Amino acid sequence: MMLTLFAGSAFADYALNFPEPVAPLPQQMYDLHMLTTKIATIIMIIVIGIVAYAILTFRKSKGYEADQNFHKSKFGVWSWLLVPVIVLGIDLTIAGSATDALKQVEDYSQKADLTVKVIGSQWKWTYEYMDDGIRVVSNMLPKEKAGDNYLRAVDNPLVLPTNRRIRFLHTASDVLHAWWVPEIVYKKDSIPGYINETWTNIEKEGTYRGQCAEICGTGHAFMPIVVEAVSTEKFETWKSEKLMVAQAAQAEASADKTWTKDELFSRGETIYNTNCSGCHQVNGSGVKGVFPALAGSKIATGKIADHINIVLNGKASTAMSAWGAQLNDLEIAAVITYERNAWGNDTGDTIQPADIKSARK
Ligand code: HEC
Ligand SMILES: [Cu+2]
Repeated sequence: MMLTLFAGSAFADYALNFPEPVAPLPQQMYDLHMLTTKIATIIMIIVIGIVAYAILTFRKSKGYEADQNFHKSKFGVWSWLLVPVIVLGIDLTIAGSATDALKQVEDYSQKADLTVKVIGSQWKWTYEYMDDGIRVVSNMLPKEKAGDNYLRAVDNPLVLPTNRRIRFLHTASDVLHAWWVPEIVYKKDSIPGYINETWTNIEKEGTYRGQCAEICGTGHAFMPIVVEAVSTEKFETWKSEKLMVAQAAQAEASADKTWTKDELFSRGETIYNTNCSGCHQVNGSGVKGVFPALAGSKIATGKIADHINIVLNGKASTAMSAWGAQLNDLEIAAVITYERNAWGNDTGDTIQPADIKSARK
């Protein structure tokens, strides 16, 4: 047990304090934390000092006799007033700065330069750039690829521009999650069927890491967050590249091309391992009692229409979500072809994008 604790040193940079924020509002919160910590430390030192002094000075063994008139002295009388006034003063000092920060947290009046919808799901994050129609699915990198950043690294980070007001819309597709990157933004819950809002303005380029901050199931520890903050120019370049790739993929998917089984199978494998293996496992074995095995499954080896239906539309009130809105026709055809031919599911079936297109209607 102790060994595993110490072996974990690669997982986190142990530090005495919170990471220093790179955005104004989180900075203000950080400063508040420092202010309260300082005040608390000073009070602690004063109180411990008085207690220690009292213990050492007013001892019975020294023949000390309690002062019966202390409360009648000038100090004794005024301290009743003085102490509460000082306490109130401290409280108001903290509350004053805290109110300003809270007001900014709830300030939705300013126009954002960029809006990103952040969707939590078991167990990954999806980012939708609302103004550009870009969608990024962010999965944790396996140990082999992540190296020292295991549990803190993802395949596709959220790329954001610096010095722009960014609005985050938080929601979830299954259970509660919370998107938390302390250096750039404060924390609000991601709630299914509900939108929460936060905002930031990142002042420094860099890579910022965070994690899900709301227990969301057995994979809770496996949905890290990586934000890549870049200059506006770099962001625009990234955006246009991303759009080009997305458009090319869309054009490819909607072309009435007939694909070979091998082409679909190998594409399907990647799509499966990115989107489905988190639950159904890489080897298709599922997790007993929670996620059905697809190897030998009735649906994955039975009627094609049923298979297409569950992948396109999901299954209500289960963890199986509707992939129709998230994957294009080619991707769905590929992943179904893969499932019907992998892990000994030797159906020999090939599903074409056109089949998915007609199933959508
Ligand atoms: C969050 C977990 C999760 C993810 C991710 C997921 N599924 Fe599922 N899937 C389920 C659950 C749970 C069921 C069982 C639903 C039910 O109760 O019938 C299921 C059922 C299925 C079935 C029917 C299996 C059977 O025999 O009943 C197929 C096929 C399937 N999923 C394919 C996929 C594909 C393809 C993907 C990726 C694009 C995917 N799933 C991603 C949780 C998941
Ligand atoms: Cu989560």
